[in-house]
Amino acid sequence: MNKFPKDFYWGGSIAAHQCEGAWQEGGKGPGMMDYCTSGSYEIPRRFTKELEEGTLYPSHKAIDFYHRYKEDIAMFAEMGFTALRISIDWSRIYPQGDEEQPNQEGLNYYKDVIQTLIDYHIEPIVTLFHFEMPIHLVRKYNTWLNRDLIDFYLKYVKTVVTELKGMVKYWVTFNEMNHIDPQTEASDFFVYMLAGITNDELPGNKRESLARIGYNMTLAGVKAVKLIKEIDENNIVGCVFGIHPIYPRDCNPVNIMNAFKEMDRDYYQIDAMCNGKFPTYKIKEYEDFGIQLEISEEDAKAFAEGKIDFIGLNYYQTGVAKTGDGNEDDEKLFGGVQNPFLKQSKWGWAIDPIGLRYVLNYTYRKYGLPIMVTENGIGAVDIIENGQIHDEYRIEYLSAHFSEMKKAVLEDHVECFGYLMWGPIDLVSATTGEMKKRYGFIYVDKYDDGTGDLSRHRKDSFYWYQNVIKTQGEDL
Ligand code: BGP
Repeated sequence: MNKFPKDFYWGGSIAAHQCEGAWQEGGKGPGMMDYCTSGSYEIPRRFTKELEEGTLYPSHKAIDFYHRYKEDIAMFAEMGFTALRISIDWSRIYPQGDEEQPNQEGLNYYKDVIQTLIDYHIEPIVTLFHFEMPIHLVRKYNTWLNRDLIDFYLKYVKTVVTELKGMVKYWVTFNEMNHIDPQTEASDFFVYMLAGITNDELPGNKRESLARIGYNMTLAGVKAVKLIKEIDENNIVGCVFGIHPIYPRDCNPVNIMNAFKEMDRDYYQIDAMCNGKFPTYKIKEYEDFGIQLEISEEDAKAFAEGKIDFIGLNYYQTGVAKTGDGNEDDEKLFGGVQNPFLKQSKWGWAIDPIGLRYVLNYTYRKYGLPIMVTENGIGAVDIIENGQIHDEYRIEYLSAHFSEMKKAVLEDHVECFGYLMWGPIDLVSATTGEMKKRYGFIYVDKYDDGTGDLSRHRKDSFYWYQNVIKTQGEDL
């Protein structure tokens, strides 16, 4: 048998700030990403304190999913999707974050999006935080450095989960907050997307601030698990982690150890959410840096009671660990060096299908929890000619990844219960703010200068994925 199980979920993942637009409609307040400019591979995105005249902020209009979701979901259904991961924009529900009453218009909007999915028999997988926090919580309360944020987050979670009770079963507490760590270079960019301040603005001891942000968010995550299950015991709650396996440069034991250490940093929050306690090794590591994190009895109880049910895995690439020998001019955005055995995307991300099989096995054997691939895909430049897009490079990428995922499921017996391709419709890139970096099966007529008529077009990969789903992954 060469097929994925019948109940394996096939679909895609999108995030509110990258697709919705309508940033000032429906009672929405300004969110962190509404202050993030466009950028490119060469020019980093900027986070401005105020909105600058004449500067493009891609989240403001994005691909206008807010007004076109019915058309877009109909196309996902045409491909045969059985699941779609969306995110709820916190700033649509509590525009400032600290109000008493939620914005009913925002709740109604998501109710309708989800009802549309249900009507097409598409399972909604709902992420509660995908970089969309009200900016007011950053400015007035000092973001996740302040433990009050945990209560604001829980109030928002309670409102949303109660409103959508019976409609949504799969919940995701946070997207990729595991990149926050005092030692990861990725923190530089991710600290803004997760906490709304740049690395330079972190107060006092920067390492301590990062540790505190990571800790408070992890605590908020486990508290949310308990809350979501109290609202409905049928709810299944997970968290999504961005995992970037790190290979050693060679078999020198020193390099093996370096690689292990680097890769391990992506896992401390999964440890905290699966093992029922914030890892002691992390607390001690912080102490080595002079950082004291007190874990109160109440916090310890929250970790014990808030274990997740499944792991969401975002996988794009693997990296090679630095050796620390100073011979590393080829450093990449997320640290590490280029792997000479792998090709890279135009944005320098190593293409490694076997890495997917590896990370599925590694993570499953570490925790024994069901895993869903919640993001994977390739950002590429697509050319549209006479309404057609021949994206054989995307098909090649996905086909190779599906073959390896199939081995993980059928040969290695990893309990992987679904695959959600990142950006099934072209949307704004999170790290660069570009439209040019396209992931979709559906092309959107929108360009980096903000022009485009927003019309949607089926790429060749659209029909290919449709057939993959129809044949349960037999025809790749
Ligand atoms: C992940 C984020 C997504 C998405 C993806 C691809 O880290 O969860 O939001 O954007 O990366 O990255 P990019 O859009 O920069 O190509």
